Amino acid sequence: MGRSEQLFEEAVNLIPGGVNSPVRAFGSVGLTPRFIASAEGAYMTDADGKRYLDYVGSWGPMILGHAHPAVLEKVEEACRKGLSFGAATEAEVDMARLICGMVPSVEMIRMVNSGTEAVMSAVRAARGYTGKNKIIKFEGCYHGHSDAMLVKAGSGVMTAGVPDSSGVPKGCTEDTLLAVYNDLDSVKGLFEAWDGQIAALIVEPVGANMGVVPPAAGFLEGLRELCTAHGTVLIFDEVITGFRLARGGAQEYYGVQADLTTYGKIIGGGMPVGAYGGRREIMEVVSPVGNVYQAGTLSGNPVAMAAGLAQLTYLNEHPEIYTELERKGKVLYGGMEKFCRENGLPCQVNHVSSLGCLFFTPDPVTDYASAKKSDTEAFKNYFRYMLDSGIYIAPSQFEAMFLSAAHTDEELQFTLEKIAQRLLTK
Ligand code: KE4
Repeated sequence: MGRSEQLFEEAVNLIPGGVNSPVRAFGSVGLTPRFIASAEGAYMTDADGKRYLDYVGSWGPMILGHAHPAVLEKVEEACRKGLSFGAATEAEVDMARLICGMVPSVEMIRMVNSGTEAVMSAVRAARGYTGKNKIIKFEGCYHGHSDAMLVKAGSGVMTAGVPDSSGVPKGCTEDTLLAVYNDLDSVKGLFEAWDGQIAALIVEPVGANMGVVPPAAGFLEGLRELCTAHGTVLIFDEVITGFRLARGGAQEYYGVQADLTTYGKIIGGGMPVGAYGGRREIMEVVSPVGNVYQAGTLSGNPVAMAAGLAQLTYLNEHPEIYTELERKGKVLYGGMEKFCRENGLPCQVNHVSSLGCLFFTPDPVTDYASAKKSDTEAFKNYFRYMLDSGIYIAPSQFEAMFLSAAHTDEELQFTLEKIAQRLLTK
């Protein structure tokens, strides 16, 4: 029995499912999860010493690659000054100034400890600012596990969302309305049905939690127009896309400005950090200035700020990383797309810059319903083949592949060869 198997056997008796976040349990691929011991650059090494070319990157934070020297150096330096003070620090001002400088729509920002907390807080601020209660989200978009976000569509447009998790009272989701990604008419229908009552619309500007689903042309612009017309706060959940698609995230990449934006992952450089920010008049409803309460013991933690500042500063000072990520995405995902097309394979490859996904379905994937048609059994076999080949991708059809600055063209070619071998195997 390998070390991962041993650890997993003990872990399942101590931690629900043996993991501290469900997707890590490898449930949908039916394997024992790899327990990772270390990581550097584009590689991770598991408890048995096996090395993997990593396309998860901790689900997005590791855009520079694992254990980047520029980040480690600043974290080590910060540790020596103490780990947490529960008081204001210069690093938090530096972080706020840097993010506001990189994202024009963000005039003020508040640090929290996860993407979930960022979304929960941004929704509360939008409700406090507008005095309205309803929020619109999209089927297939994931915004963390706060109660109001754990929701699935009710039976009709007049039906509010129903809980999509045990333990969530229906009262927590009755103000959450579900729309269809890339379908502006479904959004217009909700605005007509609930006109004047919608505090916020929250969207992943690139869907990355149903696999990767890019916004159709005009979709984000249409959401902007609808929210402006109805006095609804447009929230871009950029926990994944923030500082990944461009310095200014999806807002820069697509040229559409949000009223509030939520962040996580990359802004922590691998440490637990989330944030929400946006228009000044909205953010000033947040305590202690306004009366929307939100707080956190470790918010703006100095070591986490050191990691996030180091990573964001490096990205800000090396904008060529973004053109490289765009190029590498075309090499890997474009190569996958070309291979599938030339061989008439029943697969779709969706990608935006460094985010990509191979769907096992013959039809285009443009929303949650079409993503769900994928053959998850075929994905499971593909995942196992890749893992055996030393390539670590997300253990679920409905997640993204993440490229980093550390991935080389040789590694992309190796990956393409392995994918081709797998897809041609009957
Ligand atoms: P966290 O609370 O996990 O930091 O962020 C929640 C969140 C919010 N918004 C978006 C767009 C997200 O993708 C996430 C979290 N992403 C998942 C990966 N699909 C995290 C992985 C996990 O749950 O372990």
